[in-house]
Parts: sequence; C-alpha cells; structure tokens
Amino acid sequence: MKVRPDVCRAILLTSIVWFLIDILILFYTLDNSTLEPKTISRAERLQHEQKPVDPYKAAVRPDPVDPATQEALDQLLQHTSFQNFGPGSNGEGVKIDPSQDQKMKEMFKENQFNLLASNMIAVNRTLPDFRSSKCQRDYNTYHLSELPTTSIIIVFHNEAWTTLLRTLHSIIDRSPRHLLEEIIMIDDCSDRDYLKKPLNEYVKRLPIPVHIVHLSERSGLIRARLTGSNMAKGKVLLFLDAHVEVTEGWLPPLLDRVHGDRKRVVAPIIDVISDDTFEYVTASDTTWGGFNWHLNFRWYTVPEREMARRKYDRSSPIRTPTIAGGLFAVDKQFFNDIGTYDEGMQVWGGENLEISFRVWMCGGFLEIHPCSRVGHVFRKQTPYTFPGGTAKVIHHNAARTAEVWMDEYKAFFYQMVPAAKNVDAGDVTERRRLRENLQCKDFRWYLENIYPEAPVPVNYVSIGQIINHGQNKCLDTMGKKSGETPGLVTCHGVGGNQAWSLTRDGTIRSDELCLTAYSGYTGGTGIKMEKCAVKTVSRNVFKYDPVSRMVQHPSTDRCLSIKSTSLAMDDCNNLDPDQQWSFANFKP
Ligand SMILES: *[C@@H]1O[C@H](CO)[C@@H](O)[C@H](O)[C@H]1NC(C)=O
Ligand SMILES: [Mn+2]
Repeated sequence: MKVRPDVCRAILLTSIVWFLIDILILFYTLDNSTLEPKTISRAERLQHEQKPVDPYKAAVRPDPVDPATQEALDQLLQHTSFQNFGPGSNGEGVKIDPSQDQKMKEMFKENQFNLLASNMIAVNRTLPDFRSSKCQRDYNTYHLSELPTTSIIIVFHNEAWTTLLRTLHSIIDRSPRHLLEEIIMIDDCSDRDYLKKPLNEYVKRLPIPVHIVHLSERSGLIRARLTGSNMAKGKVLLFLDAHVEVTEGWLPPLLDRVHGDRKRVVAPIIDVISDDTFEYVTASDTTWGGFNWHLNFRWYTVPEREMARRKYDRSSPIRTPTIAGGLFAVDKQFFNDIGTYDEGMQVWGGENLEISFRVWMCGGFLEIHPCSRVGHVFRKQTPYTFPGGTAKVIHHNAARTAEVWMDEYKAFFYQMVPAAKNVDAGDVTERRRLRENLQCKDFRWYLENIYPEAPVPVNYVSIGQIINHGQNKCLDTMGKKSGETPGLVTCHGVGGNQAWSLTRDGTIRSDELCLTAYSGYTGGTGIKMEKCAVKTVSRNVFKYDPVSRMVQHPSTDRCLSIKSTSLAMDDCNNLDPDQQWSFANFKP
C-alpha cells in the first residue's frame, strides 16, 4: 500500500497539534488539582465537616438570612438525616427500640404516623425500582425532550418536617430536571414555626425553584390547590400530597399520557408507606377507584372487562371510574376548562368524586398509570381538625356532588346517609350551570359506560325500605357484614341500614351487599348477605311479583319468608303473609 507524501504530512501535522493541546490540558488540570487541595488546612476541613450537612450546595448565594432563622434551620438540620445506608434505606421499615416506646407514642399523636421512625430515616433515602420490566422498557420510548413541563403543587397543614422534606427530595432526585418547572407549596395556615421561615430558607438550597405561599387563614384543600394552580407556570399541574415518596421513573409516564391527549387526567399507582414503620409496600396494579352508596371513595379490583380492553398488558393505563384525589396530573388548560374545583366545598373530602364524575361526564378520561408509582403515608385517622365537625363537612361536600352530578341516582346516597338530607349543601346553581355549559353527559351514561360495576345500579326498580307484611317489619342489615343474615326490625323509614334496592336484574342489594339464597348454607335459614358479584350470579337473583308480593328465588325455587321472626327461605305459599313483601319507591 502506497501513502502519498502530502497525506503523511497532514497526519503528522494534526498529531503534533493534538499533542500540544494535550499538554495544555494537562497543565491546566495539574494547576487546579495538585495545588488547591494542599492549601486547605486541617482546621478548615474539620470545620467543614462539622457544619450541618448541606444536602445541595446552592449554586447561587442566597439572600442574607436573619440569624434567628439560620439558627432554627441549623437546629432542624442537626436532626435531619441524609445518611446513606441508614435506617429505612432502600424503602425498608424501621423498628423502634422498646425503650423508646413512650416517646414514640407521644410523637405519633402529632401527625398520626410514627414520627420518631420518620425522623430516623434519611430525607433522601433510597428506594428500589418497583417498575415491571415492561414499564422499564417503555420508559425508553418516551421522547423526554418533547414532554410538557409540570408545576408540582403540594398543599400542607402542619406537616412533619422529615416527611415534607422526603417528599421534596424524592421529587428532585427522581425526576428529569427539565420537566420540573417548579414546586409550589401551599401552607394552609399551619401553626408550626419550622414550616415558616426555616422552610423558606431551606428550599432556597434546592436545585429547582420552590415557591411557598403561607395562607393567613385556613382555606381547605380546594382553595389552597387553586391558589397553587393560579400561580403555576408549567403546562401540566401535578397535585401531590405532602407525605409521599415518588419512585424511579414516576414522572414521564404521567406527562406522556397528558401530552398524548390533554383531556386525560392521570394518577400513579399509590403505594403504601406504612404509618407505623415507614416501610414502602407496593400496592396492587390491578386496583382501580370506585365509590359506594355513602359516596366514599373505595379501591376495587379492576374487572375483567377493563383487563381485556387493555389486552392484558399490565403496563397499559387503567381507565378508572374515580381517582383517590391526592395525587394526579392534569393539563392546566383542561383543568380550567372543566371548572377546576367546586369552591363551595369545605376543608377536605369529597372533591375527588366530584372531579372524577366531572372529568368523565364532561369529555375527559381518568387513568391510573401502572408504570408510575408514588408511595403515600396512609393514616388510620386524620390528625387535623375540621371546623364545624368532620361529618358535617363530609356530608356537605358529598351532597354537593350528588346534587350537581348524580341526577336521580342521588337517591342512593340520601337513602344510605339520611343525615346528609339535613345538611345544607349550599348554592349549587353555578356548578349546575357549568354542567350545562360544558354539555356534560348524564350520570346514567357514566354508570352505563364507565362504571357498570358500580354498587349504584344503573337500572333499579326500587330504592328504600323493604317491608314484610306478616310481621310489619323491615329488612335491616343491622350493620352486619358479608356472610351474615340481615335482621328484621321495626321500620323507621329513614334509610341507613334499611336502605335496599331491587335492581332490574333481580338482585336485592344494600350498597355492596346482596341478598344471597343458597341451599348449601349449613345450619342456617338459607339466606345471607354477601358481597355482590361483579357479574350477577343466580344465587343473587330473585323474582318479585308485585301482585302476589312474593319474592321468589328461581334457582332454588323457594321464597323469601320468615321463620320464627328470622329471615329465611321457605317453600313458596301464596297464602302466607310472611311471604309478602313490599318495596319502597317501586316502579316496575
Ligand atoms: C443524601 O444527601 C447527602 C447529602 O447531600 C449525600 O451525601 C447522599 O449521598 C445522599 N444520598 C442519596 C441516596 O442520594
Ligand atoms: Mn395524605
């Protein structure tokens, strides 16, 4: 092989140039790395080590801090762990030594979770990557640079320092920086000092903009969130609770869905951070949100129908009838278009069903993305006070939802929660007008198309009490559970445990419990209440004849009757008044 001399010269010349550049770089780095460290004295290093751990060196020098605030923050940080491999790392739980039992119990009361354990765990603790391999593969298909930015909105009231910081650090450590426009924190009138100036000071160190608004009066979740959304600069709003930990890869799946169609409102799987040990426990990926006659949000198993629609791909988003409400992403414009929140609601509770019904009925979609997981500290009871009383607030909010969105089906709520009838729901004309203006579909459409598995039946022929003519008494769940026989007591006519519905397909249900007749029940009267099956089964199907008033059970060929004052199945006899029943609000 022949090489021409001018090519040789060119190669030689470039080599020399590169050699010279190398030497220059070498000199430059030597200059910095060999000389500087030696100039730091041992004393200075010691001082450096003793300073409270500075988790994120601020890139810009923050404004001067007043000494009192600085001292308060230093104090807090001395008791804030940033330790690697410390207690609770990798999502593990923390067991408190029995000698600290008393202290633990005292501290538990402050926030209704194990604060002592939380304080031992690093605020930037590690967590495993819980995503399925399919989710991890899908992650690589997102065009991260094209996804919209998000403003994260966190409302808190007297939140604990370590849980709040863990929320912030987990977001910062596990989200692509360019997707985080900002974190907006709304302090709903906390009275704990560390949540004021020290917190303001602390967030300045974080490498993303964090804005804190301290509301001067208790505003409740809805108004606090609206304060946040009105400030937000990001395209997508992401509401988070104040005691959560996001996991690896949590953000892009949510943004990707909203980006694909801005009418999608998307929630992550909400995993459980134990309120006792702070262990991170994954939740099922085959659970979705529903609601019962009380208008309580409830988790239920995703029905076969939805699994099939998703082609049994467990990484594909679940179309859920409702969302839990604490954590979700929504396009800011869409959120505004469909009427943000109902500002007539108070404090907290019930707003999740309201926004769920509204999103579906007014043209949006609600999804749970199984590739996005966020842990949440679930508490057994709320540590906060509800001005006016918890029940009253919850009933007020639920009644507004029922009045605006549920049409005739609100009867199920009022039957089950008669106390709600006496609570003033306030003026709902604005919200009804919103429904008009948006030309939303009706509740029947929602039940038929989005939630046919709902405890509220689409088609029903009665709602209210069921009277036995022989005894002149009413069927009563007596607050009993699945597997027990309902009672027969004096009719009181106000619903509650005497609220039943005969459905078009022949089930007799009270909320989630169905009358179930079965010849194989041993030692009983052949009838019990059981959790209603998702798809009606013959055990639950009765046939009511409004003329003879008999309730026949075709699959056992017996009739609903009474045996010595108890409910029982018996051979049908149309002369027996104990086999005659009437159903309130019967319309065949
Ligand atoms: C937590 O923060 C500390 C202080 O910045 C740092 O040294 C440590 O590596 C961090 N731990 C993790 C798991 O990121
Ligand atoms: Mn919470």
